[in-house]
Amino acid sequence: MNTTAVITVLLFALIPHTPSVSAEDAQDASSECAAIVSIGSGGMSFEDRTVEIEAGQTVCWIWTNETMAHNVAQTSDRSDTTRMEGGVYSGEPNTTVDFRYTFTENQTFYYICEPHASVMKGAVIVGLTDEKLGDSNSVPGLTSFSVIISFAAAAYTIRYRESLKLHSTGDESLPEWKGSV
Ligand SMILES: [Cu+2]
Repeated sequence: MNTTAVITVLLFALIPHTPSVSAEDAQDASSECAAIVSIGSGGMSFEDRTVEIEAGQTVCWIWTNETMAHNVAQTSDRSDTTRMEGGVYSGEPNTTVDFRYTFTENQTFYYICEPHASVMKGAVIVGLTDEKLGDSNSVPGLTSFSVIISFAAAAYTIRYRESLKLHSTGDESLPEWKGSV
């Protein structure tokens, strides 16, 4: 942060804020919500369809006086268009909604707007899931490859030490190289 930015932030903090309900709500949302999902300008989509957060963070679905009523309903899969029984649910569709949910575990969370399930879908990626990494096989593959290399290196070292023992004169307490220097 440069000096100008720091001063700007300090000035902003020092300026007394006029209390009004909407301003308080907005401020509350900006501090509590790691991501805010609203309705797209066409009124039939979620603005920011895929959001990425970390575990422990909150996603807020907020819209006000929309033309049509919408809601948020968890689905079991990306292609699913029906609400998951017992899943995360904002309630009946409404033209004004403020629904907040805190995700505690790494996961990819899929949801729909029930009345418009065929077109209104979204996802929340919590933490480093396969979805975020893209090819889920590449990383575990690399990991096991490096494990194999480590084992091979360890096995080679053990064999090398064994061969030193075999070539020693019998007194294993004395390293072989001592005699030749
Ligand atoms: Cu909708």
